[in-house]
Amino acid sequence: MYVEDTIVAPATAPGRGAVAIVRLSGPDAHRIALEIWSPSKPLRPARQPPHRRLTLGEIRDPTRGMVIDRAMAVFFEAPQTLTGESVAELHCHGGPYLVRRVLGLAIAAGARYAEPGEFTRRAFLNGRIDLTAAEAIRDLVEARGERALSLAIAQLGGALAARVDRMRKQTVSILAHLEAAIDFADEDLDLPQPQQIAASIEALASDVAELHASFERGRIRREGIRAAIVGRPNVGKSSILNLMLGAERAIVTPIPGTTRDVIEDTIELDGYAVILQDTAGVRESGDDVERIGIERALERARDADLLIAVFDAASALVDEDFRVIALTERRPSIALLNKSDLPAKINERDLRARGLRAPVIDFSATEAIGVNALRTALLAQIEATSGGDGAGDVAISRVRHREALGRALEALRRAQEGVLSRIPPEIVAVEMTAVADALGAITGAIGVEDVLDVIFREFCIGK
Ligand SMILES: Nc1nc2c(ncn2[C@@H]2O[C@H](COP(=O)(O)OP(=O)(O)OP(=O)(O)O)[C@@H](O)[C@H]2O)c(=O)[nH]1
Ligand SMILES: [Mg+2]
Repeated sequence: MYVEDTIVAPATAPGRGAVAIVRLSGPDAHRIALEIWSPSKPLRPARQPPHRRLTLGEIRDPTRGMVIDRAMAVFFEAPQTLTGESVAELHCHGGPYLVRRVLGLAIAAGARYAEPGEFTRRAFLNGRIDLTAAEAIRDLVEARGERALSLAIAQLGGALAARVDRMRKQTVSILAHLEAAIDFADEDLDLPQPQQIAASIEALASDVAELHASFERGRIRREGIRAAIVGRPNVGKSSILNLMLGAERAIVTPIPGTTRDVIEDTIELDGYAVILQDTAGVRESGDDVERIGIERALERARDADLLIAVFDAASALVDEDFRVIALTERRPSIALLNKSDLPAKINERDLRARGLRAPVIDFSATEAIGVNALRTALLAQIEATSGGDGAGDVAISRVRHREALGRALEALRRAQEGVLSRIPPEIVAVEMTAVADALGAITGAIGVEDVLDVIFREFCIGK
């Protein structure tokens, strides 16, 4: 377990706002809150704060007796609280200095400043939420589109946990059959036959495999899709970024080599977050700064889920364009023939003759031609990459989930082979225990101490 002290942190984002919430959790949460906050009307009976009701009062610096804010307070009795401990919240005015003062008073009264994610960690350790719900809280806060929101809210509601728990129960039931085979081997009982056990393992394995395969879909819904805009200098990459964003985000000039660094921003497409990355034009450059920019462009092109390869329709293809075509061979791509408002020098056939296989769209960043076609093509690529819509269903979205399911699958395969080749049930039981452990690690049912740090470190203070 953890040290049962009382922690404090702002629960609202830093900066100015109408209200800021300072949250306390732990055995002394109520005492500390009542040392610095007192109600406008005296409490009845004997200093018992009203449970779960916002009450108006004042925050006072006890050493100087000075009132520093008029603020609401709310008290929650353990264990039906966010963290499972006593919780108090002070809803003060949202000024950064004021919040620092209130925190300082709480710390002087005995609270400790919370570590990142410590509130959620306590909620998990006290059994208020499972690990998938803790992760879902973070995903909700970070959601950049409707798909990410719906996935997070389903996960917070326990959809993933329920599915994993069901698989874990099946594992335990198979284990029970194996135990029976071990314990009653010499007796004349009607024990399940190896074929029956193998069939149950097979059914479970296909369930686990299906969830394992939902990773790409879940990841793309949660994180969005990274689309790198690549092409030789001056073909109009930055103009395309600006047009799609509806904002002058990147500098556009007629000088080749304008963009040096990667510039990215997000658009929402049918609920998916699409992270567009404008990059430096690809060419041989003698300029150090530009060369670093080009290296970054190639790096992004390698890491992206999708490439938007841009070509200049009004000028002949050159070596750098061939290099860009080569980039598209390695990942899902869409090609744009930009500047199609000008007299054409090249067309789709010329690109095909050079080996381009991606769909080609006639485009003009200055005349806004081809925007809808690009949106449709992007969406088609997203659906192809993510393996379809699957809205509302359960999907895993984290490498942690995928690795745990991968471990479960491997152990299931070994168990199945073991049963069919009649190895002793004790050995098969070891594999099935490994399956249960791997599944349990997803929700935090067992064996998770080591993964806790990794998960909660990602949280911010006060969550
Ligand atoms: N006629 C026409 N000009 C365009 C179009 N798109 C971009 N341009 C012009 O082409 C020039 C280069 O545009 P940028 O968007 O800076 O090109 P880039 O690919 O980002 O260039 P680098 O950052 O140097 O690699 C600018 O003068 C733009 O106004 C287009 O569709 N039609
Ligand atoms: Mg540019």
